[in-house]
Amino acid sequence: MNRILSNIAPVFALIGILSAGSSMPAVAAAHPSIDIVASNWKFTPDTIELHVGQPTTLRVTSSEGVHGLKSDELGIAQTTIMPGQYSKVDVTPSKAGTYVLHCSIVCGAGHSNMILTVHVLP
Ligand SMILES: [Cu+2]
Repeated sequence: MNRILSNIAPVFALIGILSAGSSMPAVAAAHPSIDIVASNWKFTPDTIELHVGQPTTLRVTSSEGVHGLKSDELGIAQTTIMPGQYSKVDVTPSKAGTYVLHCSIVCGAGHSNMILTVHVLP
């Protein structure tokens, strides 16, 4: 019995090291993130709030169809939103205002109504 315990002890030590390591991303995620789900033909939520100078991660995914996000004013490069996949978009707004982002990929009949409104607060 003792021999079995001494054989598995290093395994527990290793698990301890691995789980300590896996808690590190929580530190890196110190800035806020917002989940956005695209579908035919809307973003949910369809309105978000950001703050000037505050880095925020947008985690965008699709539950239906391929869509896109892009904003020159907010510094968001063309991002394709694929069903079942999360894309991370880091954004740090520099100017307060209301920004209207249209879906950046032609996605069907309701494409022109597919809008994400971003309120950037001072
Ligand atoms: Cu779309």
